[in-house]
Amino acid sequence: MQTGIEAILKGNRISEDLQQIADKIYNKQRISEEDAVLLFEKASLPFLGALANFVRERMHGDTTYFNRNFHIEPTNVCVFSCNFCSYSKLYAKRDEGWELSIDQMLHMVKKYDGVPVTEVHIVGGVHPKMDLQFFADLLKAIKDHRPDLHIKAFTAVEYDYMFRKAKVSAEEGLKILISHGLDSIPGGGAEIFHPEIREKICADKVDGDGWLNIHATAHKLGLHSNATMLYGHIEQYWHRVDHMSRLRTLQDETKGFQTFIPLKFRNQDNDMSNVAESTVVEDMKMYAIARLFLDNFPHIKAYWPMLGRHNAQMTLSFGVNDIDGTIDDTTKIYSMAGSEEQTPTMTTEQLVALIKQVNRKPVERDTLYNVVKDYSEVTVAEEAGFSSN
Ligand code: V47
Ligand code: SF4
Repeated sequence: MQTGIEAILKGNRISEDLQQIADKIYNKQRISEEDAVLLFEKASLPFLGALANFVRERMHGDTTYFNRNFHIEPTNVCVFSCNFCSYSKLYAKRDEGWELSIDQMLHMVKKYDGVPVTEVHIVGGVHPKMDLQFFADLLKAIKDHRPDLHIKAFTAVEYDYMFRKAKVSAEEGLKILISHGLDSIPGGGAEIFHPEIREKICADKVDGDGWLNIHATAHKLGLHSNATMLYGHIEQYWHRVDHMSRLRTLQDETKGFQTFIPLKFRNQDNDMSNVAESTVVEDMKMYAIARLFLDNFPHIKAYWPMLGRHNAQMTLSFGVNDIDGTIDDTTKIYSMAGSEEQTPTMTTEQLVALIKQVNRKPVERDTLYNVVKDYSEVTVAEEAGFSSN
């Protein structure tokens, strides 16, 4: 009797082209860009789910990572005007936004004194007065206060602006920030690399090559980084595949990416509010195909504050093996864009329960995926009572 993946590979109701792609995946061969577009266009959700889950379990078993982190958003004032952004205020309207001083941000860090968080994620708008020196001072102040806290900070968009303004190369700028405490780079600002779309949704910030170059430079200097993709708006499937392909090529060279995070476009209160959001079925297909195409990315992450915790839970059957962190309600990017998570906070107990509910193994990690604690045998208080809100 055939079971699971074998049945899918031999299933006679699956067209030959899809069967060939499944065979490649089963045999650990790389799928092509054409294959990935075909998967988007033709493959059913159960087919994609079974394949992506097969790959996920081959790589990670049931292990599902999360971490304990908090966010600092130094400002929502931004010189750029990305059409999908619900969060930023143009510099001309800066009175309506916020700008935090180093002391205010250090105060936020100090609130976690004695709390076992392992990471602070710093990302915000691009403010013309917050320059390289300001951010170097911020990193140093945080490291001096709490040397063990991993600082994952600033997107390639922020780096591109601050380095150009300081008239330093990406390598020089990153070296300065590393010497002040920078530990790794988050994946934001990638959006869609292809100029045909990028020029329509975020024309004035760093282009795709510039984004990739900053990550390549960071990898060369020994930093790890993440990569995102903003999907489900005006792009076509091949634009998504082109985006992932550029990432896969760079990863072949540097091996510096840790995780890929598809970010679902949310349409509230931005200049693209007329664009409908993707369906849950589309979302699950996106995660599954990301797992299948990005064979050299160790991890695929669902960012629950954006997707909603229950859809994020579902992605764990569609290739995802990481569900991000126990964020305090310190990030506003998604609540302002219309996510159902208006105050995105989950305790460790809730995250563990969320993962256990779908029979996966919750493992707390640090930013670099070292195991902090395996929760599979630990009974947490929320487990019995975790309900659907
Ligand atoms: O680059 C902005 C996205 C990103 C909207 O590396 C939107 O671990 C959807 O990159 N709808 C910033 N998305 C956040 C980010 C991130 C988040 C979590 C973890 C990591 C990581 C990185 O937020 C931006 C942009 O792509 N974004 N507006 C919107 N309306
Ligand atoms: Fe600025 Fe980032 Fe918003 Fe674009 S997405 S406007 S760069 S804060």
